[in-house]
Order: sequence, then structure tokens, then C-alpha cells
Amino acid sequence: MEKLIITAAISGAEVTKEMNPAVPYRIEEYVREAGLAYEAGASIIHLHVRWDDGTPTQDKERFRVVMEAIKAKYPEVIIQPSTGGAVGMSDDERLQPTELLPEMATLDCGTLNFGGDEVFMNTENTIKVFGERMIKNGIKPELEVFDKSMIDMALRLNKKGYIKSPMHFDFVMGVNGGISGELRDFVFLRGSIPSDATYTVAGVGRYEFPLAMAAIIDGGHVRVGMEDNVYISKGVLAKSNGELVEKVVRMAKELGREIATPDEARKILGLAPRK
Ligand code: KMH
Ligand code: ZN
Repeated sequence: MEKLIITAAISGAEVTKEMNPAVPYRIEEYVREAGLAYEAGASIIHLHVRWDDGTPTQDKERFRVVMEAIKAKYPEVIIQPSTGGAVGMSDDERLQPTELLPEMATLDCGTLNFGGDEVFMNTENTIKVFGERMIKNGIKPELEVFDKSMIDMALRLNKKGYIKSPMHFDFVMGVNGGISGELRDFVFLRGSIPSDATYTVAGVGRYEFPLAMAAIIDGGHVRVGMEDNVYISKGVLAKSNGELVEKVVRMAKELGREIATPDEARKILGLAPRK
């Protein structure tokens, strides 16, 4: 079985310091959380950035500063900026980090309810524009799918040339408005992607670790982090993103699955070797 790629989604756009004080807002906090996750075994950092007061932003310069600060200390790690940003941001706003030519970025493959009155908008045309931008800028998309229909959308746009093969999916499961985090739904998604595709699974809230276990057994990859879940166990806040990654590493070791370094993750995902 391939080595396990662990992605740490260290910040997100919705989770706040009130939910867990370890959620990073300031540059040094991003470096601390990315570093703890990397040292624990994460090879990819999925990144949303905020201003110092915690307001989410897709500002290109803020991304540049945060990414450079992380890279200065941890040059090997893969940084995967979000192009989802926060609910309500415009497409142009969301696309800004793609101008920094990261190795990877997320590409959200459909619209969904996001709790209350919130709608996370990703029309077919938006997905096409984002897909074209990533091809043009040599960025490998992580196809974020919150439901089965979004896999079907990605497959259609792959046929039309907006997304290249082999595709890499992220099953985000358990969002209020998306597919549940139940095992039968994981099996459904997992069975719906092409045989040459790779996937990672991001279980939201209480689904984080059960779905990590499923992916470890199945040969898939795992995303954990404060964006998806702030608890290390029921009712106990995680001290850091590193602690969440450590738990996945322990689970993988128990099951005999080795952990990929960032350079090994690059090979598995077909990214260019690090210069
Ligand atoms: N913050 C969500 C609205 C992504 O990173 O691409 C979207 C999101 C997806 O987190
Ligand atoms: Zn995200």
C-alpha cells in the first residue's frame, strides 16, 4: 500500500479562537501550527489566512507573507492554499493565491448549503474558470467534494479538459448541508472516483478520526486539522494541529501504514520534484 499522506488544515475560515485558542490568526501562529503539524507527520498544509484580528482574507500579499514565513522554517512542506476562502467572497477574491503559483490549491466542485442562511457558491462556470486557472499556472487541484454530485461534476469537467487526470479528491464529509460522515457514504464516494485517482478524506467534527481510520485501511489519505475539528477526543480540545496529526500517525502505525514525507507525497500526487 502507498504511504499515507497527511494534510493538516490548520486554520479554516469559519473556526475561531473562541472555539479553540490554538486556531492561528497571526503570522507567528501560522508558522507555529504548520510546524507542529509538519513535525508530527503532515506533508501538506491546507491554508486559509486571516488578518491579525481573525477576519478571513484571500489577500494575495497576506498569503505570500504567511507562505514565505512557513517555507523559511519548513522548506520541504507542501503548502496548499484554499481557493474556497470564506462564504460570500467573490471568485476573483478567492483566486488570488493562485497567482503565487503554489504546487497545489483546492478547487471546490459544487454549491452547497453551509448552515443557517449561508450558501457556499461554486457554479459550473466558476469551477471551469478555477480549473483553467490551475492548468495555466501549473497547480495541482485538490478537488473538494462535499457530496457525490460534485464528483460527477469533476468527472464531466475532466472530460471537457478543465481538470487534468489523474485527479486528486478531498471528500469533505459531515458538513451541515453536504454528505454525512457515515461509513456507507464514504464507501459510496470512494467507489465513485476513477481507478487512477487518489483521494484524501476530511471528516468534520466527530467524523474526523473514524473516517481517517477508514482511509488508512482503504489505502486513501487523510486530512485533519482545526478547520474540520477542534477536539482530540470527545469534549477535549486539541492543544494544537500537531496533536491532531499525532493521533492519525498513531492510528496508521497500529495498522502498519507508513507516513509519507512531503517529497514522497509529491511523487504519489504527481507533483514536480522540489527544486
Ligand atoms: N470555507 C469554506 C466556505 C476550501 O478550502 O477550498 C470553503 C472551504 C473550501 O474551506
Ligand atoms: Zn479549506
